[in-house]
Amino acid sequence: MADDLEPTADPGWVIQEQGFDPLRERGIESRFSVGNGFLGVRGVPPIRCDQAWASRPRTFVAGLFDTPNILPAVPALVSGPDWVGVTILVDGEPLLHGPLDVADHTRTLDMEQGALFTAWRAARTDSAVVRVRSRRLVSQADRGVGLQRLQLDFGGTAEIELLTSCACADPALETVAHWRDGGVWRVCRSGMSLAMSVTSALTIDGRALAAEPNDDLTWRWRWTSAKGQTAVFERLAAFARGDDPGGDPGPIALAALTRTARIGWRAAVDRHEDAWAERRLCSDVKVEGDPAAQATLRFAAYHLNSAANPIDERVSIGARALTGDDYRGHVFWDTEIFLLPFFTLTWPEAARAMLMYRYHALGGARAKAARMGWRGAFYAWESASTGDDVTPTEVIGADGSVIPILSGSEEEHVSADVAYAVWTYWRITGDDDFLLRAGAEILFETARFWASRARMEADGLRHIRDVEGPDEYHEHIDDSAFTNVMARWNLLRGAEVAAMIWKRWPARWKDLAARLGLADTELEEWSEVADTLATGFDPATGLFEQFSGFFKLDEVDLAAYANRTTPMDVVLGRERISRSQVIKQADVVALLALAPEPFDPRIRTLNFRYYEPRCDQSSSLSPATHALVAARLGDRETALRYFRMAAAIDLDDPGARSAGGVHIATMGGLWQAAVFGFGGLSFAEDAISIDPVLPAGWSSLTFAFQWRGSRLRIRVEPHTLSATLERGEAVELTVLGRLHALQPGAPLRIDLDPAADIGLAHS
Ligand code: IFM
Repeated sequence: MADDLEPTADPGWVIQEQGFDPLRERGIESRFSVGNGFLGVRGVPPIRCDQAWASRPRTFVAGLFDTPNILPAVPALVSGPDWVGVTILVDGEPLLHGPLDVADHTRTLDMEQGALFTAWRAARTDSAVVRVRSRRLVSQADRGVGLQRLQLDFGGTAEIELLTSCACADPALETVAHWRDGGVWRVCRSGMSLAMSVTSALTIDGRALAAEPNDDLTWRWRWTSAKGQTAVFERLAAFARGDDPGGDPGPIALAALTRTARIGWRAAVDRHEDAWAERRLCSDVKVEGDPAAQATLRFAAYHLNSAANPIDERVSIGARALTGDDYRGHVFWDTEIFLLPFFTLTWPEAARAMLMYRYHALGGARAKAARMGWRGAFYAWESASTGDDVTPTEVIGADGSVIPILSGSEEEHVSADVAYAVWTYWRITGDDDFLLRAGAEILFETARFWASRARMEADGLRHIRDVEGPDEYHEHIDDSAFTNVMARWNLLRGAEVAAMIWKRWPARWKDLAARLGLADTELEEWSEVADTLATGFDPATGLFEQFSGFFKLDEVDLAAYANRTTPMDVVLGRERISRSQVIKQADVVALLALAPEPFDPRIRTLNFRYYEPRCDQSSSLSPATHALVAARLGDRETALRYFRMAAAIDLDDPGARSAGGVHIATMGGLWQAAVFGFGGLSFAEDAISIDPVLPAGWSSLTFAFQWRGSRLRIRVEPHTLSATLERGEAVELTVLGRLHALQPGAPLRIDLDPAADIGLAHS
């Protein structure tokens, strides 16, 4: 690296944005956020200017929620003090009035180092400040800590004033105390608190300049610039969250600041980069032959790795991670279905923490089920810090009418989604400790929920009525295929895991069964309910009916609306869309992706071909799921088309929808499309299996994953697959149906050409 303010020179590791477009600024700030799962800082320019309206400075602290006293009265993430803004006055005038003062403005997200770099030159030749560069990051090694460096190069003489203020603007935060270099704030209604400690330094041509005495939380320097002079401003900030009313997180923030200041800026950056390098090693997906796909997958891994915190079980990842205000920081099924596969396979410690968050939320889930007259655990559709359901109940529709939101009470599939993530994590990691401490209880309580929810009817089948599947265009539906097949899976896994714990850990079983009141008859009931649950599958046609009555709804030719820019519910209206077969997002297709049952290839093809043309893809979750399923069906062209559609959601941001934060579930979906779809990785039959399908133009695809403590790296080329065991014990893997043993120090090179005599060469 050339110096501390230059991003990596490798174009494969950077995303860049040139210029300044006030209309697109908020989306850019979301994309260029830095985060570490505890702190999330939007990519706002460091120097405040008159165009401030365009910008949305935010430092989010995971789990720091407050419930505003306005409608909807649901918790929302609070924004901490703005610790990255700097005001610069030149001869008493703001350095920047707007975009016209700046030339060559470049923001660079360095995904190799996990940092944001900005650089610009003065547009006016008479400007005293000729060049500004900055770097910002939040540490992966010490999660409370943020670091900033800013360098100003001068071309002439002027009176310079540099001011920083870390005051808190969010009305949800009441000041408990503040002083020059720190403060403690209480969140008005939640009883939580936030502390920040900050220290700043300025050097002029390498010599320290003392700050002038000023108000609390503000720092001020004044000096006279000269041609060729360089000023370097450095800031360290440390944050801590207090979860208990009356608790004081101040000492924790101060301790983090002190240990960072002691080692110094460079060593703190090095520690962050070492931790970040470990994340890269475990999760980088390398694509040769398609630079756009490469950038997409690096961008996805960057944001995924920035979103998680393996040491905090009290939080999980919200729908926009810590990059924007949309969805208020709430956690949805997105986390378990779209994000957890990435974490389970590349960062199991983070996956475990997120599943523990759901374990701590069991109380809320049990209460919700009981309130609705059922047993077991019905998880919150939208969840914040307590496990209570915090889904808003109404929203204003495109036509100005007030629309009730029913997902809080009807999207019951979330319970099975959580169970699915629990079981998948356990099976892939082999983390029995987690299963016994927490995972089994989630599986049992969710299975119990489904058993109470499904009712036997006159046709001899059990039905689940009045729900909503992932496709939110259709409410109050009966027997959603996604919901019921996932419920059946949940019931069967519940019974199976109970039998396994009874056999392998009898003492633990005794304890669990007594505490949860689980009798043998209840376990038998789970299997019986699973066997009699209606799923909408018709063996004659091979199709799942998305829900009871779906096939009788009006057919709409979506091809006729191909050039629309608005979702189909806006085009057709809510009433008409509910009477149509237009669906908002993958529903049966999502089932094919999750494969809770081993659907045969004919069934998968039939259902994909039926449902894909009926989906308007207006949910950001949907395109990546279609890419995954199409790739597994061997339809490379369709898969790549959907992969690119998913990539564009944040990287191109056509409808400026990233302003409220990046679509983190799409990032997880893109990783899955690459690894499970094109890479063909799956874990059916309790073993690693790989059936790759490289799309046109990709000359190679390389990815890593962990399986029961071993780390494997797989490289797929058009005719060969290489597998290396980088860590852990020997494993077996099936490639295109043939079993291979992978030993430490003995990589495999496997011929993928089915016509060839497949030989096993140890290289
Ligand atoms: O969870 C999703 C839901 O499926 C569709 N609306 C947006 C939510 C958050 O991403």
